[in-house]
Amino acid sequence: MSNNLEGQGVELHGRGRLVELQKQPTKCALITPDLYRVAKKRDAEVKKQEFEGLARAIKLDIVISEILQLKEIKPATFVGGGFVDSLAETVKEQKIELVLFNVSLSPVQQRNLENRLGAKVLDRTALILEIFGERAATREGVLQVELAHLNYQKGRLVRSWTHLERQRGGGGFIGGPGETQIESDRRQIQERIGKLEKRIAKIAQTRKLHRKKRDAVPYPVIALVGYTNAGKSTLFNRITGAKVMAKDLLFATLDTTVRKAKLPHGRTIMLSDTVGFISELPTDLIAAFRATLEEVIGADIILHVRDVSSKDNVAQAQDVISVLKLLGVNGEETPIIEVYNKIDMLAKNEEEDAIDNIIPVGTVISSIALSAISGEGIDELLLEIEKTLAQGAKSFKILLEHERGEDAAWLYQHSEIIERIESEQGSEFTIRVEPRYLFALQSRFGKKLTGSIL
Ligand SMILES: Nc1nc2c(ncn2[C@@H]2O[C@H](COP(=O)(O)OP(=O)(O)OP(=O)(O)O)[C@@H](O)[C@H]2O)c(=O)[nH]1
Ligand SMILES: [Mg+2]
Repeated sequence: MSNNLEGQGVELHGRGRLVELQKQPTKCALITPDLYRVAKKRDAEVKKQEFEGLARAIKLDIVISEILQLKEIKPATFVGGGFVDSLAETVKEQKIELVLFNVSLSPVQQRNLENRLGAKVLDRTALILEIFGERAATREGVLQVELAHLNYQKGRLVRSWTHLERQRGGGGFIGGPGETQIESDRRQIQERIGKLEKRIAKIAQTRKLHRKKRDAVPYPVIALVGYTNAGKSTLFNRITGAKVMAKDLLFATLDTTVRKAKLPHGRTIMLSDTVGFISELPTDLIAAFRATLEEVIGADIILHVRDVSSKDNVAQAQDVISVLKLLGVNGEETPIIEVYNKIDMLAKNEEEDAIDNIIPVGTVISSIALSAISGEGIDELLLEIEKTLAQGAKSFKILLEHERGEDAAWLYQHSEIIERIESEQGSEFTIRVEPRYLFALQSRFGKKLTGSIL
């Protein structure tokens, strides 16, 4: 981050950080608003605990953490005035430096709360960005996080210009710097964003080349995805014998690791471990991590790891599926195997019932219950992967009338054309289709397909 942005009202520290972490852990208060008129998807207590996990992930000193029942959202401060006043007192008494709200705050709300609480205020998005800022290890990761930070800041800068004007307007400057200053700040941020995007694009290009080389190796790619802390890295380590960090810590993994592994009957696969997802994952971050998630986007099979010992696992799984959707991945094109992890945490006598009651989320091909820690169920998972791969490509015949050029183009894009015979009726194609396109093929052509079992 260039230093000249600082001191101009853009509060960034170091590599685009929002909070300057001191040696002493920052004392913070965590507020999890819970709207009780809204149909609840998530348990408030679980939400609160997750938020504490996020705060712990950057070693904040949690002085208080509470759920606040809300009837409605106040436009000015999100939470009610009475609560703000009493919180301001606590902030003063306990010398709290940072107040974190487990929601998305508008720039105006954030500013009003800061003024009234006399402490720095951040929302959930900012906290997640903060964690990513601290964890990013690879050059690409660091740049991507800075980019997401700047995009977040840019939005705030535009909409909170009156605040910035007031900040700078004091000290005798006649009239204050006004909007021109904001425009110049914006321009600087925009320039930096442009530079970052270029550098990231370059790195992504290099990754693509590496990937191409690897694609030449005929190993199918199996990608682990799931909510943060679901146990992806633990499972990855167990299957591949690797030692990536697996820890009771949110966002322990940020960068993708790929390792070879062998299936029971000898077939080699490439298994990839990736960053975990979380509800309300900032969209900028999803966009920023697109490149890192390339393995997932191009995978042959996706293993969706769910922590079935968590009360919230259905809502978590739904979040994962929606992020996958944003990335353009769905169970219709790529087979998804659900992995019900941490079954060792379920009471023995209830285990079977509990597993039977788990509802698959999204389009899934199968589900396997296991414990990445004890190893129970891992062999079944490997066999399932083997089976899914072995279902392999299928062949079909299809006759397309001459005017169906678009359909023919689709076939060329999504299948291997083994033969094309022209006749008066049209073109008869013999095609081979990979499992990930079978569903799309069937929905597009249905009864026109002959010659194979679906
Ligand atoms: N009891 C139990 N704990 C597990 C199991 N699998 C993973 N864990 C624990 O869950 C925590 C998170 O595991 P990770 O493997 O780091 O989870 P992850 O999905 O990679 O998490 P992120 O990288 O943060 O997204 C660790 O404390 C693991 O020891 C399991 O089968 N049973
Ligand atoms: Mg991990």
